[in-house]
Amino acid sequence: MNDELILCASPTPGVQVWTFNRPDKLNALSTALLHRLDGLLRTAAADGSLRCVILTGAGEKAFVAGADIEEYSQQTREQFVDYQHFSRDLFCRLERLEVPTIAAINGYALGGGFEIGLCCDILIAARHAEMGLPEGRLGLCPGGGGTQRLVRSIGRYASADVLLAARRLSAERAAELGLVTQVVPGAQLMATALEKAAQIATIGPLAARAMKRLLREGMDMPLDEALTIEQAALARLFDSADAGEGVRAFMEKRRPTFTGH
Ligand code: CO8
Repeated sequence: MNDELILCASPTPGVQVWTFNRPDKLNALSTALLHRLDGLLRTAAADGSLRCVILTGAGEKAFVAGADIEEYSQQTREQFVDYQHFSRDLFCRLERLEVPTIAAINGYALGGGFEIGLCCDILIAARHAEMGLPEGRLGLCPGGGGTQRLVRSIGRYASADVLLAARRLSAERAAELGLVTQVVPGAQLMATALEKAAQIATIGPLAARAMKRLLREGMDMPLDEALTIEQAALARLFDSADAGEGVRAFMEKRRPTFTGH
């Protein structure tokens, strides 16, 4: 049953928690698990009431320890290439999911596991978590966006240390580099992620989606073009019912009720 490989729970309305659930294999990404992720992404993309997705790993040891090395060592070259295309597509869809995503990194986030974290919007880590891209130690390189998303996140030299020396980043170091925004004791990780999701839910849903897109798309554009898409997004939001409600609620000193229109 694929559904067991990533558990999906909704602890509060509009918030989903996806838990990678192969703790005996440190939640390594088997093909079956990736198919489950595919299904969850499709459902989430079509769910207009969703406000935030939290991704985490089962157990205390690992978020995700990477691709399932045992499974992939038995693949033909063709199967391996297919897997790479499939994971690229999945990770891009995770990154482009319209609603904000939080990676609650509860332990090792290595290889494909770190690449999943890099596709999320906000990274929160348990104090004992470690992040890295150790593919070089297998004689390989990352194939799920690791080199490219990391360099865009922490810059060339800190990325080179992670890639060329297989340095594992502690949660604290990842926070120093601006990758992780909060480091908490493991026992408080989910509560912290849920609190962050609740804060995200106070943002107008259309505004959250627009700002998420602007962050992602603007980063790869010349500043002038990026400023243009920002103003276009603001103009669209200005015309929305939610913007009317948000401003009215401020004037009336009450909490806004956003409808996503
Ligand atoms: N794939 C499959 N099984 C794994 C993985 C993995 N990535 N990581 C851990 N496991 C399994 C172990 O084999 C072990 O299983 P068993 O009990 O049946 O022997 C179980 O999980 C527990 O792991 P350990 O006993 O190794 O736990 P330790 O606490 O001693 O070590 C580590 C934890 C340091 C995280 C260690 O498990 C490790 O180094 N794991 C691999 C990390 C890694 O290299 N990840 C990157 C993978 S590469 C990638 O993501 C993209 C390229 C894929 C290409 C593959 C081509 C063949």
